[in-house]
Amino acid sequence: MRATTTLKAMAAAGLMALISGQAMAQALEIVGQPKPEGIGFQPASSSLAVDQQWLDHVILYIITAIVVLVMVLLLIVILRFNSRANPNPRTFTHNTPLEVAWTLIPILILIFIGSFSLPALKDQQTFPKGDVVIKVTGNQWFWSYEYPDEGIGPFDSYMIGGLNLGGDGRLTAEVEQQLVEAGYSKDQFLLATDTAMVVPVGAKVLLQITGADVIHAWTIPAFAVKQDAVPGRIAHAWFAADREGIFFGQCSELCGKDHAYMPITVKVVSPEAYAAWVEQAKAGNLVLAATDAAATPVQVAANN
Ligand SMILES: [Cu+2]
Repeated sequence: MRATTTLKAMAAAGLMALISGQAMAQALEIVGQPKPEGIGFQPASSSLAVDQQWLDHVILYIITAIVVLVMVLLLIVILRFNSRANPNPRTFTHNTPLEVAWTLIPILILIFIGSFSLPALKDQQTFPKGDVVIKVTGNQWFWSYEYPDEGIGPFDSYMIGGLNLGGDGRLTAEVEQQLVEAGYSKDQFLLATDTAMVVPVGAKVLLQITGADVIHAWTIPAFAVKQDAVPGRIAHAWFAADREGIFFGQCSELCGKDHAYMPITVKVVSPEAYAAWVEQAKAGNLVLAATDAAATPVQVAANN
Protein backbone atom coordinates (compact mmCIF):
# COMPACT_ATOMS: atom_id res chain seq x y z
CA MET A 1 0.00 0.00 0.00
CA ARG A 2 2.65 2.38 1.13
CA ALA A 3 4.96 1.33 -1.72
CA THR A 4 2.14 1.96 -4.20
CA THR A 5 1.58 5.42 -2.81
CA THR A 6 5.28 6.20 -3.07
CA LEU A 7 5.38 4.89 -6.63
CA LYS A 8 2.37 7.00 -7.53
CA ALA A 9 4.03 10.01 -5.97
CA MET A 10 7.21 9.37 -7.96
CA ALA A 11 5.25 8.92 -11.19
CA ALA A 12 3.34 12.13 -10.49
CA ALA A 13 6.59 13.95 -9.83
CA GLY A 14 8.01 12.68 -13.13
CA LEU A 15 4.89 13.68 -15.02
CA MET A 16 4.95 17.06 -13.34
CA ALA A 17 8.55 17.57 -14.39
CA LEU A 18 7.57 16.73 -17.99
CA ILE A 19 4.55 19.01 -18.03
CA SER A 20 6.35 21.87 -16.44
CA GLY A 21 9.52 21.35 -18.47
CA GLN A 22 8.79 24.56 -20.31
CA ALA A 23 8.26 26.51 -17.13
CA MET A 24 11.22 24.86 -15.43
CA ALA A 25 13.55 25.85 -18.25
CA GLN A 26 12.55 29.42 -17.73
CA ALA A 27 12.61 29.19 -13.96
CA LEU A 28 14.69 31.68 -12.07
CA GLU A 29 18.22 30.73 -11.17
CA ILE A 30 18.72 30.02 -7.51
CA VAL A 31 21.37 32.52 -6.49
CA GLY A 32 21.15 33.19 -2.79
CA GLN A 33 21.41 29.96 -0.87
CA PRO A 34 24.00 28.33 1.37
CA LYS A 35 26.36 25.82 -0.26
CA PRO A 36 27.57 22.59 1.33
CA GLU A 37 30.94 23.26 2.99
CA GLY A 38 30.77 26.88 1.92
CA ILE A 39 32.67 29.27 4.17
CA GLY A 40 32.34 32.49 2.19
CA PHE A 41 29.48 34.84 1.48
CA GLN A 42 26.58 34.17 -0.82
CA PRO A 43 26.92 36.07 -4.13
CA ALA A 44 26.63 39.81 -3.44
CA SER A 45 23.41 40.79 -5.16
CA SER A 46 22.79 44.35 -3.99
CA SER A 47 24.99 47.42 -3.64
CA LEU A 48 24.76 46.98 0.14
CA ALA A 49 26.12 43.45 -0.14
CA VAL A 50 28.92 44.51 -2.49
CA ASP A 51 30.05 47.12 0.05
CA GLN A 52 29.65 44.72 2.96
CA GLN A 53 31.69 41.97 1.34
CA TRP A 54 34.39 44.34 0.12
CA LEU A 55 34.72 45.71 3.65
CA ASP A 56 34.87 42.21 5.10
CA HIS A 57 37.69 41.25 2.74
CA VAL A 58 39.70 44.40 3.45
CA ILE A 59 39.33 43.92 7.20
CA LEU A 60 40.35 40.29 6.81
CA TYR A 61 43.61 41.41 5.14
CA ILE A 62 44.22 43.96 7.90
CA ILE A 63 43.61 41.58 10.78
CA THR A 64 45.67 38.87 9.10
CA ALA A 65 48.60 41.30 8.85
CA ILE A 66 48.16 42.25 12.51
CA VAL A 67 48.01 38.60 13.63
CA VAL A 68 51.16 37.78 11.62
CA LEU A 69 53.00 40.80 13.06
CA VAL A 70 52.05 39.90 16.64
CA MET A 71 53.04 36.26 16.13
CA VAL A 72 56.42 37.28 14.70
CA LEU A 73 57.06 39.67 17.59
CA LEU A 74 56.08 36.95 20.07
CA LEU A 75 58.43 34.48 18.42
CA ILE A 76 61.30 37.00 18.52
CA VAL A 77 60.66 37.63 22.21
CA ILE A 78 60.44 33.92 22.99
CA LEU A 79 63.63 33.05 21.07
CA ARG A 80 65.85 36.06 21.63
CA PHE A 81 64.87 37.23 25.08
CA ASN A 82 64.32 34.05 27.05
CA SER A 83 66.40 33.74 30.21
CA ARG A 84 68.85 31.30 28.61
CA ALA A 85 69.57 33.35 25.50
CA ASN A 86 69.48 36.65 27.37
CA PRO A 87 70.63 36.08 30.97
CA ASN A 88 71.08 39.79 31.80
CA PRO A 89 67.90 41.66 30.81
CA ARG A 90 68.04 45.35 30.20
CA THR A 91 66.24 47.45 32.79
CA PHE A 92 64.56 50.26 30.79
CA THR A 93 60.78 50.47 31.03
CA HIS A 94 59.85 53.18 28.50
CA ASN A 95 60.47 53.91 24.86
CA THR A 96 58.62 57.06 23.82
CA PRO A 97 58.90 56.75 20.01
CA LEU A 98 57.73 53.14 20.18
CA GLU A 99 54.80 54.03 22.45
CA VAL A 100 53.75 56.88 20.18
CA ALA A 101 53.96 54.54 17.19
CA TRP A 102 51.87 51.77 18.74
CA THR A 103 49.24 54.29 19.75
CA LEU A 104 49.14 56.19 16.46
CA ILE A 105 49.23 53.27 14.05
CA PRO A 106 46.15 51.51 15.52
CA ILE A 107 44.31 54.85 15.50
CA LEU A 108 45.15 55.28 11.82
CA ILE A 109 44.04 51.71 11.08
CA LEU A 110 40.73 52.32 12.86
CA ILE A 111 40.19 55.60 11.00
CA PHE A 112 40.91 53.80 7.73
CA ILE A 113 38.37 51.05 8.53
CA GLY A 114 35.83 53.60 9.76
CA SER A 115 36.14 55.64 6.59
CA PHE A 116 34.69 52.65 4.73
CA SER A 117 32.47 51.01 7.36
CA LEU A 118 30.59 54.15 8.42
CA PRO A 119 29.50 55.07 4.87
CA ALA A 120 28.44 51.43 4.32
CA LEU A 121 26.41 51.55 7.53
CA LYS A 122 24.90 54.89 6.55
CA ASP A 123 23.85 53.44 3.19
CA GLN A 124 22.08 50.58 4.92
CA GLN A 125 20.28 52.94 7.30
CA THR A 126 19.36 55.68 4.82
CA PHE A 127 15.98 54.59 3.52
CA PRO A 128 14.82 55.52 0.04
CA LYS A 129 11.19 56.32 -0.63
CA GLY A 130 10.93 52.93 -2.28
CA ASP A 131 9.80 52.00 -5.78
CA VAL A 132 8.16 49.05 -4.09
CA VAL A 133 7.02 49.16 -0.46
CA ILE A 134 6.43 45.88 1.33
CA LYS A 135 5.20 45.35 4.85
CA VAL A 136 6.85 42.30 6.36
CA THR A 137 5.38 40.64 9.44
CA GLY A 138 7.06 37.87 11.39
CA ASN A 139 4.70 35.33 12.92
CA GLN A 140 5.20 32.15 14.90
CA TRP A 141 6.23 30.53 12.53
CA PHE A 142 5.92 32.04 9.10
CA TRP A 143 6.26 35.37 7.36
CA SER A 144 3.52 37.44 5.82
CA TYR A 145 3.84 40.14 3.20
CA GLU A 146 1.69 43.04 2.13
CA TYR A 147 2.13 45.42 -0.79
CA PRO A 148 0.03 48.36 0.38
CA ASP A 149 0.57 50.45 -2.77
CA GLU A 150 -0.54 47.62 -5.05
CA GLY A 151 -3.27 46.35 -2.76
CA ILE A 152 -1.73 42.89 -2.54
CA GLY A 153 -2.03 40.83 0.62
CA PRO A 154 -1.31 40.45 3.38
CA PHE A 155 -0.49 36.91 2.34
CA ASP A 156 1.39 34.23 4.21
CA SER A 157 4.57 32.49 3.20
CA TYR A 158 4.98 28.99 4.61
CA MET A 159 7.91 26.62 4.45
CA ILE A 160 7.32 23.76 2.03
CA GLY A 161 7.28 20.69 4.26
CA GLY A 162 6.58 22.73 7.38
CA LEU A 163 3.77 22.26 9.89
CA ASN A 164 1.43 24.74 8.19
CA LEU A 165 1.51 22.77 4.96
CA GLY A 166 0.90 19.44 6.60
CA GLY A 167 4.55 18.43 6.99
CA ASP A 168 6.42 17.91 10.19
CA GLY A 169 9.71 19.49 9.28
CA ARG A 170 11.15 16.31 7.78
CA LEU A 171 12.07 15.65 4.18
CA THR A 172 9.67 12.95 3.03
CA ALA A 173 8.89 11.81 -0.51
CA GLU A 174 5.73 13.92 -0.41
CA VAL A 175 7.65 17.00 0.62
CA GLU A 176 10.21 16.38 -2.10
CA GLN A 177 7.39 16.21 -4.60
CA GLN A 178 5.94 19.48 -3.30
CA LEU A 179 9.37 21.06 -3.72
CA VAL A 180 9.67 19.81 -7.30
CA GLU A 181 6.19 21.04 -8.13
CA ALA A 182 7.15 24.46 -6.85
CA GLY A 183 10.25 24.52 -9.06
CA TYR A 184 12.77 23.55 -6.40
CA SER A 185 14.62 20.38 -5.47
CA LYS A 186 15.32 18.67 -2.17
CA ASP A 187 18.40 20.89 -1.83
CA GLN A 188 16.04 23.78 -1.09
CA PHE A 189 14.31 21.94 1.75
CA LEU A 190 14.14 24.20 4.84
CA LEU A 191 14.63 27.24 2.56
CA ALA A 192 11.82 27.21 0.00
CA THR A 193 8.39 28.62 0.78
CA ASP A 194 5.05 28.22 -0.98
CA THR A 195 4.66 31.92 -1.74
CA ALA A 196 7.51 34.37 -2.02
CA MET A 197 8.23 38.03 -1.84
CA VAL A 198 8.41 39.07 -5.51
CA VAL A 199 10.30 42.22 -6.50
CA PRO A 200 11.51 43.74 -9.76
CA VAL A 201 15.24 43.75 -10.47
CA GLY A 202 16.93 47.09 -9.85
CA ALA A 203 14.00 48.61 -7.99
CA LYS A 204 14.52 50.14 -4.57
CA VAL A 205 12.51 48.00 -2.21
CA LEU A 206 11.54 49.56 1.11
CA LEU A 207 10.63 47.05 3.80
CA GLN A 208 8.48 47.90 6.81
CA ILE A 209 9.23 45.12 9.22
CA THR A 210 7.32 44.20 12.34
CA GLY A 211 6.45 41.19 14.48
CA ALA A 212 2.97 39.88 15.26
CA ASP A 213 3.83 37.95 18.40
CA VAL A 214 7.48 37.73 19.44
CA ILE A 215 10.69 39.12 17.99
CA HIS A 216 11.76 37.57 14.68
CA ALA A 217 14.37 38.83 12.22
CA TRP A 218 14.03 39.08 8.46
CA THR A 219 17.17 38.54 6.44
CA ILE A 220 18.47 37.83 2.96
CA PRO A 221 22.24 37.37 3.23
CA ALA A 222 22.87 37.97 -0.49
CA PHE A 223 21.31 41.45 -0.14
CA ALA A 224 23.08 42.25 3.16
CA VAL A 225 19.74 42.90 4.81
CA LYS A 226 18.96 41.81 8.35
CA GLN A 227 16.40 43.49 10.54
CA ASP A 228 14.66 42.49 13.77
CA ALA A 229 10.88 42.27 13.52
CA VAL A 230 9.72 43.66 16.86
CA PRO A 231 6.05 43.57 17.91
CA GLY A 232 4.61 47.07 18.29
CA ARG A 233 7.32 48.70 16.22
CA ILE A 234 7.95 49.17 12.56
CA ALA A 235 11.57 49.01 11.49
CA HIS A 236 12.79 49.83 8.02
CA ALA A 237 15.24 48.09 5.75
CA TRP A 238 15.89 48.43 2.06
CA PHE A 239 17.65 46.80 -0.86
CA ALA A 240 17.84 46.98 -4.62
CA ALA A 241 18.60 43.59 -6.09
CA ASP A 242 21.01 43.88 -9.01
CA ARG A 243 20.25 40.52 -10.61
CA GLU A 244 17.29 38.27 -11.20
CA GLY A 245 17.04 35.06 -9.28
CA ILE A 246 15.78 33.33 -6.19
CA PHE A 247 17.23 34.30 -2.84
CA PHE A 248 16.76 32.57 0.48
CA GLY A 249 17.03 33.63 4.09
CA GLN A 250 15.92 32.30 7.45
CA CYS A 251 14.43 33.88 10.54
CA SER A 252 17.43 35.13 12.46
CA GLU A 253 16.04 35.76 15.91
CA LEU A 254 15.25 32.76 18.09
CA CYS A 255 11.45 32.94 18.26
CA GLY A 256 10.15 29.63 19.55
CA LYS A 257 10.04 25.95 18.75
CA ASP A 258 9.63 26.27 14.98
CA HIS A 259 12.16 29.06 14.56
CA ALA A 260 14.12 26.82 12.21
CA TYR A 261 11.07 26.30 9.97
CA MET A 262 10.20 29.83 8.86
CA PRO A 263 12.49 30.52 5.92
CA ILE A 264 12.27 33.47 3.57
CA THR A 265 12.11 33.32 -0.23
CA VAL A 266 12.57 36.38 -2.42
CA LYS A 267 12.14 36.14 -6.19
CA VAL A 268 13.75 38.92 -8.19
CA VAL A 269 12.23 39.17 -11.66
CA SER A 270 12.21 41.46 -14.68
CA PRO A 271 9.96 44.55 -14.45
CA GLU A 272 7.60 42.97 -17.00
CA ALA A 273 7.33 39.72 -15.05
CA TYR A 274 6.80 41.76 -11.90
CA ALA A 275 3.97 43.76 -13.48
CA ALA A 276 2.36 40.51 -14.61
CA TRP A 277 2.74 39.04 -11.14
CA VAL A 278 1.16 42.13 -9.55
CA GLU A 279 -1.90 41.67 -11.76
CA GLN A 280 -2.29 37.97 -10.99
CA ALA A 281 -1.53 38.53 -7.29
CA LYS A 282 -4.30 41.12 -7.08
CA ALA A 283 -6.58 38.42 -8.42
CA GLY A 284 -5.42 36.10 -5.68
CA ASN A 285 -2.86 33.94 -7.51
CA LEU A 286 0.29 34.70 -5.59
CA VAL A 287 2.55 31.99 -6.95
CA LEU A 288 5.10 33.19 -9.42
CA ALA A 289 5.90 30.08 -11.39
CA ALA A 290 8.23 31.26 -14.12
CA THR A 291 9.93 34.45 -15.17
CA ASP A 292 8.07 34.35 -18.45
CA ALA A 293 4.63 35.68 -17.66
CA ALA A 294 3.19 33.80 -20.65
CA ALA A 295 4.40 30.43 -19.40
CA THR A 296 1.93 28.10 -17.80
CA PRO A 297 2.19 28.64 -14.07
CA VAL A 298 3.20 25.62 -12.02
CA GLN A 299 0.62 25.44 -9.27
CA VAL A 300 1.97 24.93 -5.79
CA ALA A 301 0.12 23.59 -2.79
CA ALA A 302 -2.28 26.32 -1.72
CA ASN A 303 -1.59 28.00 1.58
CA ASN A 304 -5.14 28.80 2.54
CU1 LIG B 1 11.33 33.66 13.98
